[in-house]
Amino acid sequence: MSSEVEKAQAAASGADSGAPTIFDKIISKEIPAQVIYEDDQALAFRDISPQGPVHFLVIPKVRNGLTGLSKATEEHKPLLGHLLYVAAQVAKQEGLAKGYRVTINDGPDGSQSVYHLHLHIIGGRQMTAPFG
Ligand code: DGP
Repeated sequence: MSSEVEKAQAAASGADSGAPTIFDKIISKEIPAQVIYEDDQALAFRDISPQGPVHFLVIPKVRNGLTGLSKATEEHKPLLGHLLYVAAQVAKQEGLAKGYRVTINDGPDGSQSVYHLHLHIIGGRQMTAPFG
């Protein structure tokens, strides 16, 4: 099993504990991050392990049960739309005029390692299809 898969499997076991995630600590400024956008609902910051020349994450500031996309309920719909809109605006701000990829990893099979909903936006290089 690759270390990435092991990490994802281990992270899933504490997913619903309600304990603060690393992203909660970024929101509260307890740990530093390169924040590139912030509003009352969302935060965008550079990924610590970039998979392209540009790689940032968009997260909700209040998790409200949204540990991952699969936990989304009717009440989360406006927030989900807002996060996608923020992703597009920040991608523009980052100069990704030729396109980019938006990814949400969900659960152990999706290789999710942080249980606080987040969108990956990766750009500045040619993506391959279907993924890579
Ligand atoms: P995922 O596998 O979809 O759960 O991705 C989690 C991402 O979070 C991963 O690409 C690395 C990033 N990440 C984890 N810890 C930190 C951190 O402390 N700071 C920042 N900036 N990114 C982090």
